[in-house]
This record gives sequence, C-alpha cells and structure tokens, in this order.
Amino acid sequence: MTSGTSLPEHVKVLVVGAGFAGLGMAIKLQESAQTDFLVVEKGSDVGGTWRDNTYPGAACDVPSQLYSFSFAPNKDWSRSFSQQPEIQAYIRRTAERAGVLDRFVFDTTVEDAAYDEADQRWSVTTSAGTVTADVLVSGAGGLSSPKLPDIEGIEDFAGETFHSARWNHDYDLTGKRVAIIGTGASSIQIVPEIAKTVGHLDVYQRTAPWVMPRHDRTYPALERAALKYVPGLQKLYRTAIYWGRETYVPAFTWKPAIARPVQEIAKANIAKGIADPELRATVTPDFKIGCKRILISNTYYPALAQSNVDVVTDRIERITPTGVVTADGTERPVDVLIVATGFSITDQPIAHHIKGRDGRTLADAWGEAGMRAYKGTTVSGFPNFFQIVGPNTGLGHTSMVFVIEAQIAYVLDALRTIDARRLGAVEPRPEKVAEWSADMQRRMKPTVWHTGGCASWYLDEHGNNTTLWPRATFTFRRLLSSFDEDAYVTTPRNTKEN
Ligand code: N01
Repeated sequence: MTSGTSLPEHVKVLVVGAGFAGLGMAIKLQESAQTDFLVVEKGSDVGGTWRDNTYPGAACDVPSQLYSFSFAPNKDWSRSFSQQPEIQAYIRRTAERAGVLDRFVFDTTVEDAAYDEADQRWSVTTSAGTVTADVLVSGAGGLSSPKLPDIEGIEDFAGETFHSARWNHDYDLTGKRVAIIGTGASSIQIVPEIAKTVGHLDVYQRTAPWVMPRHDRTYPALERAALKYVPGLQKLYRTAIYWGRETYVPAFTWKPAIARPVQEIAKANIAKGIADPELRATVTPDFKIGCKRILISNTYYPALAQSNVDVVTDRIERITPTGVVTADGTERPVDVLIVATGFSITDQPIAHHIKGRDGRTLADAWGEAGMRAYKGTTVSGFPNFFQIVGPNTGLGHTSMVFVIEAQIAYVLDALRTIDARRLGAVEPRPEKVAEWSADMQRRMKPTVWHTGGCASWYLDEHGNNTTLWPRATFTFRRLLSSFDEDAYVTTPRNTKEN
C-alpha cells in the first residue's frame, strides 16, 4: 500500500475511492490490460463504508452470499448475514490477491477535479498534489459523508460526541448516560450492543422504522465446508437468494396485497420483543412498509424494552453542554451523544468539487432539477466522467455489488470504444440524460417510496426519488451491458496528442 506517495503527472484513468466500486474498477482495469490507472483514497485502507463503519454491531443486512464480487467469490463466509470485520477482511484480501494495491494512493483527498476542454483532460487536485487524467471515475459512494443534524447547540455539547460512521473506540461507554439520535439502519444495530453496558440510554426516535426479523445464523461446520468445497453449491445458494430478492421490488413497491402481510410480520416482531403496549405503540410506524428502507433485527425491540433504555419521541429542541432538551422543556442529562443521523446523499459533497465544461460543478448542473445521470453513470457537460453508484442506482432489497459490477463493465466498454475510435471525449447527449431521468421518475411515482406516506432520504428536496433503482438488477445489467455510443456526443482526439 502506498501512502503519501508522490503522484505521477498523468494517468489514463483516475479512480476516486477504494470501496467496492473503486476496488472493482481497479481489478477490472488491470485484467483488461488498461494498466495506466491510479486510485486515490482519502482513508488509509480499502473498504469504503465497510472500513469506516466500525460501530458495535455493524453488520450487513444483505445476505453474505450476495455480498462479494462475482469474479472473486468468498468461499468462506462464516454466517448468513456477515458482520463488518468479515466483510472488511474479504475486501482487503480481494485487493491483495488481485495484486492491485500498488496502484492505490491512500490518505489522499481529492480536493477538486476540473475538465480542461482544450487538453481533453481532467486536472485533479489532491492533498498530495495534482494529477491529470484522460478519464475520471468516481467511486466515492453515496454513503460516505456523515450528516450531522442541524440542532441548535449541538456544537456546544461538552461531553463526548461522535457520528455512527466515525465511532470513537477509545471511549468506554460502560456505565455512561448515552443519547443516540436516529433510528435508522445504523442505530438499530448499535442500540442492542451498547444497551448491554451503558448506564442509561435515551433513543431519540423521530420516525419509527419497520423492523423485520433477521434470519441470521452461523453456518454449521458441515454446511460451511460444503459451501467451500462442493463444486457449484455456493453458486446455487447465491442464485437462489438472488432470485428470491429480485421479487422484493415488485412485491414491496407496487403490490399492497403482498406488502400488507409483510407489515403484519413486522408488527409481530414488535410484539415479540416488547411486552408493554404503550412502548409497542410508540415504536409502531405510521407509514407503509417499504416507504423507507426495511430494517432487520431480532435484538432491537428487546433492547428498547430494557429498564435502562428510554425511547424519546418528543422533538429535540436544542442541545445544551450537558444534555438534550425536548419540545416539552425537559432536559435529559447526557455524557455521550451519538449521532446516527445518516449521510449526505442527495447533496453529495464531492459534487461541489467536480467541475465539468465551463467550470460548472456537478452540484450546479444538478441544482435546478436534482441529481440525474444517463444510466446512473454519465452526466452531460462532464466529458469522460463516470460515476459508479450515481443517481438512481441505489438498492434497498439486494446487494449493491450487482449494480457496481454492471457499471464497471459499462465503463470498461466505454474505454474500449474510446481507444478503438481514438476519441478524445465522450459525453452523454442532454436529451438522453433527460429521457433517462424522466423515465426514472415516471416509474417511481406509483411506488411505495412516493405513496407510502413517509419522508425519506430516498427523496430529494423536489420530492423526486433520485437515489434508488426502480427495476430489477438484471435489467440494470442488461441496459449497461455495452457502451451505447449513439447516446453520446463524441469528440475526436486532439491531433497534438500521440
Ligand atoms: O441513516 P438513516 P443510517 N433529529 O438516514 C434520524 C445503509 N446502512 O446511518 O427517519 C432527529 O437511514 C432519522 O429520522 P427520520 C443503509 O442504506 C446499511 O441509519 O428522518 N432525528 C433516522 O431515524 C441505510 O439506509 C447497513 O425521521 C434525525 C436516522 O436519523 C443507510 O446506510 C447498515 C435527525 C437516520 O437514518 C443510512 O442508515 C447501516 C434530526 N435532526 C446502514 N436527522 C447494512 O446493513 C436525522 N434523524 C448494509
């Protein structure tokens, strides 16, 4: 691994980020003999979100068998839903085995990337210097910038405070009075773990989530060995789970008849974990299941029922140096404030630093109408720029690795086209981006994400769902199976260049 290494002056492909997206891109570039590339990563290791989210209880709510690259299967998952250390170990091992780590520059932040139309190059300013690139690929991820709540006084809190994605492992929570803000996927994993040792825990719930049972189990030794050694067995598991999950999209988004019994299962999960009818009512959601991400846990509700845990639903008015004040005027004293309030998703910080033609940032380009990208990957006004996990590529029901691999294949085919046709720049036609985006929104409107009666981070400030992919993942893969040059404005390569 490299850290603080001086950068080359120029590379053909510069990749930002070393999570699943950046790593997968690097491996596939190397395999395709496109070896003139570099990956710049702000952290000190590969892993992305799985490197950063180390909070107690961090685990995946997508089955393990779906959570690896198709070209680098993990033959040795220990359980059906993996925990963070095992996933992070898999990612690191995959990078090592692929022999790509010498192409990674760690501890280096991309500060600015500007397209130079005359030179047909991106000029990328990083904390370690400037590098130019013919092609810029962002693998910066949608869940990489922790979002802090805009609550009066939060910066004046005198105790310990940290975001769920920036856990302070040096701080011992034993016996402390802890407040956690948020009840999303992160919080419901943290609460059962810390409730075991803290003195008192206040869980600030603004909106109760739907939480289904978590069908997690350790693989018995025989099953684990069979998955590892019996030819084809792991593939069979993966295929069966994959197809099961693909039915979730139509089931949860369009068919209330299917969603209703599922909601009943979630209600039974509440009843199983909580005996007190008042607390049951407090944690029962008032919107349709699927409107927000469906969560899974067997331990969340029992933790809320513990005598040292309170669920607080009064609106937080302000934070003082010593506690949290709610709208009813009550101040609850706190030693430690944990903010599990999610990530900047529809206003991604990196969008303010990527400047296409005429110096226009991605954030400017998206400003009026919201995030949009052709096939979730390319944006007009941003030649030779590809975004992995771009707008409308997120999934709630299955593994993001499927989307990431489809996008990587698309970028590789674009690179082949650029080389074969000696192109200097490719950029999606504005009408293609507009058509794609309109199609996304048309498909979204009848779904539970719009009709389910909730506010969620899936929706942007205009009320559009610009984050999720509304169709099956095999459809996404099909649509991105080859680079469709007709949808692009192509510019010949400058003659001054080789
Ligand atoms: O964040 P979230 P997360 N005052 O945005 C509340 C992935 N993930 O980190 O619902 C009070 O979902 C907010 O309330 P409300 C997964 O994609 C995956 O938990 O907006 N409360 C909500 O309860 C997930 O969806 C895994 O009313 C405030 C919470 O904070 C995504 O990461 C595990 C508030 C934020 O929930 C994000 O999950 C963990 C305020 N001012 C995460 N602001 C896997 O297993 C926000 N909230 C793969």
